Amino acid sequence: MKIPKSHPRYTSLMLREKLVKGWREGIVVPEGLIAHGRGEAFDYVLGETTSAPALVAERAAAAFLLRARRPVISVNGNVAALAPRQVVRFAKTVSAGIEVNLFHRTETRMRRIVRTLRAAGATHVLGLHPNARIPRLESRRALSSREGIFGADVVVVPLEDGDRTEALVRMGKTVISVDLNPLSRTSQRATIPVVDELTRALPNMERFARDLRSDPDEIGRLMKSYRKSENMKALFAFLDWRLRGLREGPKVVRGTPRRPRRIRSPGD
Ligand code: PTJ
Repeated sequence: MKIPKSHPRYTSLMLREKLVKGWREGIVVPEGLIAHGRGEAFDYVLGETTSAPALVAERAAAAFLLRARRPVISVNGNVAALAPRQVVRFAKTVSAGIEVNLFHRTETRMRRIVRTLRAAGATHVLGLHPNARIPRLESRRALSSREGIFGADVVVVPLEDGDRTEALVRMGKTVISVDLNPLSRTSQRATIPVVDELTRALPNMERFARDLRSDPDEIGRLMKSYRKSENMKALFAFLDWRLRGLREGPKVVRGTPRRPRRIRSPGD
């Protein structure tokens, strides 16, 4: 379907189109369309922009990735359909590996997703030949590569389910999630939960990584100062502010809280 650029919901509709195309091509599972709908609902409430607390988490995530010894980005069907180029660019910027890991794993889908990532510029994509299992995880998501997710110290898990996030954290890894649902087990369990839309979060983290690359002191400072509990508190305060705005009607504002307006005195 051709969507005019002037459509007020152009970006959101384009993401849907990408997912539907991915589903037609056998990259996205039908469950992925449902998962996207859940994400959209949260994004709507959050104002469809990156919140200040999400930016803080994204900058911290970039710092942890730049300092990692073996960083890896995990890719599933939705991620491959929505942002293959952004994944590849981000992985190159932080020198991370890319591994395809699917909840609804079939070998055909695995091959298609690897092909999509290669077409987007990836030179080496792991996942087709798993040689390890993530402990205490029953699903096929446990299948992993020693040279990839299994052996990684920092793993980025966009649009993930809670079980694997928990299992990866149990293995002692730093887990960076990207999930619009701040209540999900993934967001609750990840070391650095990024509560933002995937196609905004990836370029943001890439930009932060580019800026930080030449500043080791700032990387160290960010790694020391990031506090998940504080960041999530700020995120929930932002959500509360959004909901209050919605409840109070015409004062509804999109994006970040406005500074209170200065009251002009008569002589001003
Ligand atoms: O490709 P597969 O087989 O690995 O399956 C992928 C899905 C997404 C179906 C699978 O991982 C799944 O079922 O995920 P969940 O448990 O539904 O979790 C997905 C989470 O991602 C939900 O909390 C959504 O709110 C969130 N989400 C969906 N779309 C986006 C998103 N978060 C950020 N950006 C999005 N575009």
